[in-house]
Amino acid sequence: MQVAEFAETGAVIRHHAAHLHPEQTAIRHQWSVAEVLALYELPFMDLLWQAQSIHRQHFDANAIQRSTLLSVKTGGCSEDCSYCSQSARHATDLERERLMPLAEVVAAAEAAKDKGASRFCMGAAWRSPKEDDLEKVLEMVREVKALGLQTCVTLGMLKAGQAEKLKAAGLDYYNHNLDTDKEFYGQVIKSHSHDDRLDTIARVRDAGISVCSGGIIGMGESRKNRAAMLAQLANLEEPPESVPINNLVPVPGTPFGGLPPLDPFEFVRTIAAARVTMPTSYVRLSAGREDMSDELQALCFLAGANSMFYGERLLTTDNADAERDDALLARLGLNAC
Ligand code: SAM
Ligand code: DTB
Ligand code: SF4
Repeated sequence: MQVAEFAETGAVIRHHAAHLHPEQTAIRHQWSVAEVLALYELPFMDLLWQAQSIHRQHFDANAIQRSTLLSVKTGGCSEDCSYCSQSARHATDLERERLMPLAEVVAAAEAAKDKGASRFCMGAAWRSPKEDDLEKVLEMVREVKALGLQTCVTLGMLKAGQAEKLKAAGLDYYNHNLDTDKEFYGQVIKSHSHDDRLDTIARVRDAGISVCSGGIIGMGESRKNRAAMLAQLANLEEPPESVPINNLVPVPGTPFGGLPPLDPFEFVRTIAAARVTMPTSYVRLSAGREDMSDELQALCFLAGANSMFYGERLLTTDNADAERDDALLARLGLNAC
C-alpha cells in the first residue's frame, strides 16, 4: 500500500479524530482485522513514518514513562499459561514465595521512586485474589500511593466488588493482558478463557480504574492473530490507557521454553500497529527488552513506544539494567516522565 492510500484506511480517520470536538470523537473508528493486517503489510518505512506522525500528534515524542515491577507473590499459580514461569503445572526452577510483607513492598517502592520511576506495579501469581489476600494488597496500594507514586496491580481475574475496593484504596491502573487473540488463546491457556479476561477488563473499567492491557508476541501465533489482538484492544469501548507489548521470554521448563525468537522487525511492526490503532494510549516496550540491542529499542521508540519497565527485574526474569537504560535514554535525548 502506498502512503497516499492511507486515506482509505481507518488509521487516518482516528488520526484526524484528535482534532475534532469531543462529541465528534465519540464516534471512534472500529478497526477490522484486515485493516490492522494492512498496517503490518506496509513497507516498514511507511509504517514507521505513519506511526511516528501519529505519535507526535498526541505525545511528546521525546518522553518515556517508566514503571517499576515487583512480584509480591511469586509462583504456585493454578493456571496453565504456557509461557509462564509461575504456573504450578510447569517444572521451572522458580522458588515459590508467599505474599510479601507490607514493609518490604514499601521499601521497594521507595527505591523505585528514588531511581525515577513514576509508577509502581505489583504482580501476584494468582488465578484470582482471595478476599483476605486482597485486603493485604489494598494496604500495599494505599502505602505506595502515599509515597506519591502511581499505583498498578496485576492479580488475575477479579470478582464482583473487588475492583471497587481497589479503586477506593487509590489504585490508578490494573494490568490484565488479553495476551493473544481469541482464536490462538486456547493454544496458550486452557484454564481460563479469553472472555474471562474481557470480563475482568470490563470490571476494572466500570470501577473507574485505568486499564493496562496488551499481550505477548513470539508464541508461535500468526501475524493475523497479532493483528486481531490489537484490533480487539483498540475496539474496546475505551481503549486501554496503557498497552504493554511483551516479547516472549522463553523460560526453560515451560511449554514455550524452546520457541525460536521472533523476527525483531515483526516486534517493531507490532509496536507501530499498536501506536496507529491506539493513538492516545501509552505503548509499553515490555518483557524481552533485556535481549534487545539499543538500536532495536530506538526503533521501537521511533515506532511509537513511549513507556518501559525500569529496574533490574520484571516479575521472575531479568530486565535491562537501569544503568544501561539511563545511558540509552541519555544517548537518544529522551526524557523520563
Ligand atoms: N496472574 C496475573 C495475570 O495472569 O494476569 C498477573 C501476572 S502475569 C505474570 C502478567 C503478564 O505477564 C501476563 O499476562 C503476560 O502477558 C506477561 N508474561 C508472563 N510471563 C511472560 C513471559 N515469559 N514472556 C513474556 N511475557 C510474560
Ligand atoms: C506485562 O504486560 N508485562 C509484565 C507486567 N505486565 C506484569 C510482566 C512481564 C513478565 C515477564 C516474565 C517474568 O518476569 O516472569
Ligand atoms: Fe498465573 Fe498469571 Fe502466570 Fe497465568 S500468567 S500462570 S495466571 S501468574
